[in-house]
Amino acid sequence: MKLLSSVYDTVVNRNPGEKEFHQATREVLESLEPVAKRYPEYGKAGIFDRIVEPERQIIFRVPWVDDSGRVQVNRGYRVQFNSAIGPYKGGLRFHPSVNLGIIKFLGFEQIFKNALTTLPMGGGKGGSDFDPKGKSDGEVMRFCQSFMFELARHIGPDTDVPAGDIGVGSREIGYMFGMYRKIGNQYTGVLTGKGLDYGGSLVRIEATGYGLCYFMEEAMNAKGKSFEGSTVVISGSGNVAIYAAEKAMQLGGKVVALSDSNGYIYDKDGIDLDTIKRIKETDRGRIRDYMKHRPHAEFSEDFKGIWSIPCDIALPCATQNELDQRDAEILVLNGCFAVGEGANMPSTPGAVEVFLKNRVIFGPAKAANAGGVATSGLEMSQNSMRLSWGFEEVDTRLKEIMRNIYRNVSQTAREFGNPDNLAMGANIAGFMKVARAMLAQGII
Ligand code: NDP
Ligand code: 2IT
Repeated sequence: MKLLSSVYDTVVNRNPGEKEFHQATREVLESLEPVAKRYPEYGKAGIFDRIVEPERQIIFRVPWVDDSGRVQVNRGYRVQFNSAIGPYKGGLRFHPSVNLGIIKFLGFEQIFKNALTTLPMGGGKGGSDFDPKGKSDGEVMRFCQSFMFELARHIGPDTDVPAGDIGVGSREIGYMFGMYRKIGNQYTGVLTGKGLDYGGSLVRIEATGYGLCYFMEEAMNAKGKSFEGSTVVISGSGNVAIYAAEKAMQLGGKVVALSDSNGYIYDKDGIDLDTIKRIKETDRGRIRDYMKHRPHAEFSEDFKGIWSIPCDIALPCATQNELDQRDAEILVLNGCFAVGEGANMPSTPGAVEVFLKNRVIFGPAKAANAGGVATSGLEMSQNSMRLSWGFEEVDTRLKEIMRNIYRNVSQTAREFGNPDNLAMGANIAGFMKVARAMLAQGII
């Protein structure tokens, strides 16, 4: 980095210890060097300095009472990063690892991802260090109500519209929506990912995983490849992973492995997805429970070992930095020709370098997993219009959006002299839209 190194230095000095945030800003700023050179007006207007600083950061106490009557205290966050092109939009993550740096990295990435969808959504992210795992429904409800009691004063359908992420699915969204409605005495689409009976959109549950496969199919077709007849390895077994697996199979791929934080399963005949859905969605169980139903499969406790399974296509769909340089080298050695990021920032910078050097078709998170938030945008539209579209209609729109994202990102990569670098294309294309809006709106 030359032109933008001082912007990065400020990020590091101003946000000490927030290593994931440093990593995410560095990766974007490195891609933006040619933009800073070509468009000096952005530098003059302080766009780079402003875009790395959240518009607002909210941190709050979340007290709740557990089933044994003990008072528990968690920490809640909402980082409202950028609203130049629309209301803040982005998920809520409930996981014990959550801290300000993680929420900031996610919020920062969300700005560019949302811009790529072409829908009018700014970037934001929130969450808590609360761990829903092992909690009763009552405990989860009381936590969600307490969390929303504070968050409600900062959000709104035209201000900030949260959704799910790790640890936040339709159960949690339901409890939070109920509390928001009670506090505000208003029925608005303030959250997305709602249940179908109260304002949710068809395809939102499937959207991130399906969108990932639509994006990767486009990218692969451009290189004469496809899911058809390919062996696919997918990490995670949550919302994104399950529906990535479903669509990969529908497109003719064979999914042989899935994981959770306790290990991975390998079923060389192809994973039985109905069994996975029952274990994960209905029973809230663990991936090793798959062995009870399919004893011929293999289970390993080493979560990261999943990348040593030979495959054509790898889809990391669990969490940040889950795939490092060594894993990338093993994937390449085993003949993997495409990697699509369903999770946010799952590949370390070293891993991305290995993929690009070896001409692996690499779908970066900001583009490849944008289908979830895009369908959230479609949920917002339906809520505003007070109607709901059918499955086919939403799915067709999602497919079209992912195709357009691919076209935009690859065209931008080409324009900036690096046609196979979709990560660079995504960072530049997402940035340009927000930068133009910020420039037009003055120094605010
Ligand atoms: P879920 O909570 O439904 O599932 C998360 C999965 O990842 C689980 O299998 C979980 O295992 C695993 N996982 C989470 N954290 C870790 C960790 N630290 N180490 C190992 N495994 C871990 O979340 P989602 O499927 O919604 O989210 C997955 C990824 O996709 C995240 O990076 C999220 O930011 C991203 N994403 C989600 C979107 C959405 O619409 N939901 C949209 C775009 C991106 P375990 O159960 O053991 O914790
Ligand atoms: O990372 C993401 O894009 C999400 N978790 C989905 C956000 C949303 O608002 O649907």
